[in-house]
Amino acid sequence: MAVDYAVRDGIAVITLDNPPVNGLGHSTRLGIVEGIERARGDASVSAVVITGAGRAFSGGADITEFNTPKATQEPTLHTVIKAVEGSAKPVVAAIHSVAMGGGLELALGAHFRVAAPGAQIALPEVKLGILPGAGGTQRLPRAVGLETALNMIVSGAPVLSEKLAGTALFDRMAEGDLLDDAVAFAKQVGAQDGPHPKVRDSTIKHPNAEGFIQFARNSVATIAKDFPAPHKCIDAIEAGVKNGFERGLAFERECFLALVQTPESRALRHAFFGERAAGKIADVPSSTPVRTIARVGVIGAGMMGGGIAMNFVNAGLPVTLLETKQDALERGVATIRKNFEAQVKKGKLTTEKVEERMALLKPTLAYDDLAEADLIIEAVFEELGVKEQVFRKIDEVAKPGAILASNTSTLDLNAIAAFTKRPEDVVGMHFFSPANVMKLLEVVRGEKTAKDVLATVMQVAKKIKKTAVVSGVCDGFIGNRMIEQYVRQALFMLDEGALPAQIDRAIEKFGFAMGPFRMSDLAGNDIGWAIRKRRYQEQPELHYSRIADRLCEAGRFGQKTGGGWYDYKAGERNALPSKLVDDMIVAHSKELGVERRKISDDEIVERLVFSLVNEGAKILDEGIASKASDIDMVYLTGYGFPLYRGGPMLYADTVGLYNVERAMRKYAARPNGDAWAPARRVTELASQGKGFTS
Ligand code: 3H9
Repeated sequence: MAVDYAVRDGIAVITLDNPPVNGLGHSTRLGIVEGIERARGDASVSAVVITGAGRAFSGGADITEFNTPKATQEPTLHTVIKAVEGSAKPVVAAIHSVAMGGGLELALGAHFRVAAPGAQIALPEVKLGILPGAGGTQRLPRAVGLETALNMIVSGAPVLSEKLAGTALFDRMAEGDLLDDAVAFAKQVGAQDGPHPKVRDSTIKHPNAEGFIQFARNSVATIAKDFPAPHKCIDAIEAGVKNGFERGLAFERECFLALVQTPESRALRHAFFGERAAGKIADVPSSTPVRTIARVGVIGAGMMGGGIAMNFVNAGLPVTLLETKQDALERGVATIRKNFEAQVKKGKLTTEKVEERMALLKPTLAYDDLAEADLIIEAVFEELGVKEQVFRKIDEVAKPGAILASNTSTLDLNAIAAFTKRPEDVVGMHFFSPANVMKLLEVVRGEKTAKDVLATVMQVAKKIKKTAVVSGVCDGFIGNRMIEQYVRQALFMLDEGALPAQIDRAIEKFGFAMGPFRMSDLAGNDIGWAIRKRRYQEQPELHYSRIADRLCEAGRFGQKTGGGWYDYKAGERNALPSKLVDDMIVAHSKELGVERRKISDDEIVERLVFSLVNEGAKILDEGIASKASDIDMVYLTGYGFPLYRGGPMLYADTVGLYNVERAMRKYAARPNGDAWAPARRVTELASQGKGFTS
């Protein structure tokens, strides 16, 4: 049963009981209406309390029902709220833990509300690309005032219940046990004559509502960027202010139904569930015991190691930071301090907090100091020989049961694990630069990685606020393996007729944070060069454009050398198209005997994005990633793929795999077409009319 009904002391108590967060799915909605009916027919009941079992009052509408018949099956949330609001016996919402979205809207339909302190109150629909669709944009401004409500609705951010005490949202803050308090309160109001107060009947008071709404509209334009929902939130609030409750409600409904169908909302919901799904590993149940991580060791105090260490001290975990030379160690520690101090300047951190965090850092030159660490992460030079030395040393000093992690981005984790006598304790933790900022963490599961090691690392990732995605072992893991194909296409297009600025512009217009050439100039063109040199040895059959090698041979490694694909003025990061490089590209085409042609922006986007899709599909075929949403989470959180498109795999589904496969076959038939043979999964799903994520 999704709802429990009991009578306590003459008060009907309706308890939402739909774990995990009492989502208002169809059976829960039905249960509430039945409860209200039952209370109406019971002469011994004078009032009703609605509360939630477990960890929430309610997390809102059941998102999994969206765009399915269940979402609109009666009783809808509107009908439920109507029944609650229309009840002759007063209804008291007893709110604790979480009252979000439809859950808060349900409470706003009650006649009275009692809240426990510490409850998170929010209308977070905007984060799912929609707006509150069951009266939230109309009732919340009436309960907490226009400004507070608009801020809450447009940001979706939770506010603690005690911060809203004193507004008409809460009739009282509970003292002691919430349910006891709410029942006692319900007895009082049940003894009073009706009609009982309805939020809808109050007016929205504001000295200059129109001016404030205009101000909000101007400010939201920059934040909303590619998303329609924040604008619609303001429109719906404005409709209520100007035209009254009923018309405002009708307009809100209209906007909700339109927004829930948009690709932007689909993308955000995909990301919401994708983030949670990434934490679930099929053969590692949530009951898997985890190891205690009380101290962390980081090897390498360079940019990567320093950033990794910052994550842990930010989370309150002491870190032993190891370097081989005193000056490198001092430089690393100084950089960490500088990064923290930059946050103080931005007002994001206090000086005391900086000192607290720095005090958690124990710099050392001695491997023996790692003996206390429960988790040791290596962030040294990306070369197997160097990793071998480091892992052999860690194996000597680490205590039994310590987790030994490598931050490698491309190397064979199984080979690294084999350098130790405990390969089951070895795992990959691939952070992305800057490691203290980027959300993504690829957790690389070696052939022998123990399940509890994996479970522990996933839990640690949560603690340091990363989106952790599990990858099997292959060259480049999920993210870099895919980006290599994307960069290959970008380079082929230079040979065929495009220039770096055109390619970057086209893909940035599509929504990427940065095009491949600006990205490469930022990261350093020498990194890709080193990988290609390795490829030329290991996979000589792989076909690459050589133009990037020419660039590197000319010493143009990117921003750090003052020039790469673009020119840079000293001390500036603005990418200026380079005549020298553009001429070099044109000359290279001539050398190849290629007649340069105009390449359209559509072709650029298609080739870049579909190359990601095809490699992603191969990664699924090989079991390197276990689900398409994992790939999307990698691209959304680590590679600047536009959030409103939901990641490459969801985007491919939006285009339709039939169309994607046709495009792949078209490119396969052209020069440089060797990468385009569609992956097995693309062909299979396309022939079945299915998608990666459906
Ligand atoms: C809405 O209300 C529309 C209305 O205005 C109009 C309707 C007409 N539905 O995050 P967690 C699942 S839109 C279905 O790890 P936490 C979640 O997938 C809704 N499932 O826990 C996960 O499942 P699993 C507006 C939901 O304690 C599990 O619960 N509401 C929903 O860190 C635990 O989630 C929102 O946008 C849902 N509504 O945080 C609230 N919510 O275990 C979205 C959660 O299988 N939810 N699940 O992976 C949240 O922000 C957080 O989940 C919450 C709990 C703060 C509630």
